[in-house]
Amino acid sequence: MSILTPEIQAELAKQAIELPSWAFGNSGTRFKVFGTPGTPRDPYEKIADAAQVNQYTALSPSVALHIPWDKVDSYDDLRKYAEDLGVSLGTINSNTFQDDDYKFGALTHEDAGIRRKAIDHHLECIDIMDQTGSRDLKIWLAEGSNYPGQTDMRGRQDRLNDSLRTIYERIGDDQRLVLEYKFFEPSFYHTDVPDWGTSYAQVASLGDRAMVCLDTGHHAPGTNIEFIVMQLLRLGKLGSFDFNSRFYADDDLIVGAADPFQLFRIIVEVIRGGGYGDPDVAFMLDQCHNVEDKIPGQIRSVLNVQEMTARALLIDHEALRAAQVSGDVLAANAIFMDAFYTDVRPALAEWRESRGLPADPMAAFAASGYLAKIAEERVGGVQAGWGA
Ligand code: LRH
Ligand code: MN
Ligand code: MN
Repeated sequence: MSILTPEIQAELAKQAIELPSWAFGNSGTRFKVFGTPGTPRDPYEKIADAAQVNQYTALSPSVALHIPWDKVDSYDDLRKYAEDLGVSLGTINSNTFQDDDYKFGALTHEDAGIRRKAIDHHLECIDIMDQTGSRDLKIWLAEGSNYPGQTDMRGRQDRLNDSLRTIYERIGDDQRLVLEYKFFEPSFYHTDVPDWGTSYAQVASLGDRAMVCLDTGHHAPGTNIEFIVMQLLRLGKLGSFDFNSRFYADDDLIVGAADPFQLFRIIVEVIRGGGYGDPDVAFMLDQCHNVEDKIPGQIRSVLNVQEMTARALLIDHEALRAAQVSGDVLAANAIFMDAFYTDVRPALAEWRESRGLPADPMAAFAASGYLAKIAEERVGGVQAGWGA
């Protein structure tokens, strides 16, 4: 009998992790972008690569787009292309961080004309969502300041609220606005949406269809991210995750690579808070693959999330609760750690095979020859967007 009970298997079968289109483009640090042979040259090829991940794992049925990086002539056509490959178009990410006009802010800018331009960009993103069938508009703002006294932080917060309200008014009944926070970078003194509290305060003032996006790489070292997950679920405002892992700053490395235990603890709180399998809490990756192959990098990522989810589902909650209530600190911790230390890989491999999937998706993809094929077919792939 598998350690993955039928109940656990039913939960695992619900898992859906959205892939970012930009994970398939070339990326790097500000020092060097190393190109990979076969890198997609347009959004269609990014979607074709993303569909490979889903084909081998059945874990990633949708792909997020970033505008203008993924601008195309016909979103209807792109949508059909994706659907033919078995995936849908997901979250639309706005971009107000690569335009000279936004040097001193976009939605917070002192100049009403520049604020209007930034708002209009978001309205264009919503028009795109109407064509792609996307539910979520994800907003991350690169706004802030570098020096004390440089700007009036309070005024910026007020203008941000006005701008977000104008965007929110255009959001459809079945759509949502998710506001992502990040504690620093590119601004180093203050950031206009630095933390979950600010994001929460902003979206709570807008309405029910405005939520918070938690990017796991956007916190100071040592932050208890699972506490934030718990609190946002408690408040009914956790809209989505951008999963990745970090050693130092916003590293955008493979989720679960730096700290699998943290990923486990986060997923435990998602399950505890009723957010697992709830379409209102979207799981997404926000990663780049600078030195490793991109498609296997994404396969590894979704498998890491699946593995930690399986471990989290193994927790004996009855025993854990009893230990907590009786104040048995060490027993409670041991029950938690037992689940974390359980190697679920053989059981997951068996389960995959029982569903007609490869037991080892990494090996199956490597054997497919897809990377060699795209290396030959595609010449002159594009950068992910950073520095592009
Ligand atoms: C900002 C961020 C945000 C962007 C993405 C490319 O650091 O996490 O989600 O859209 O990176
Ligand atoms: Mn992000
Ligand atoms: Mn980031």
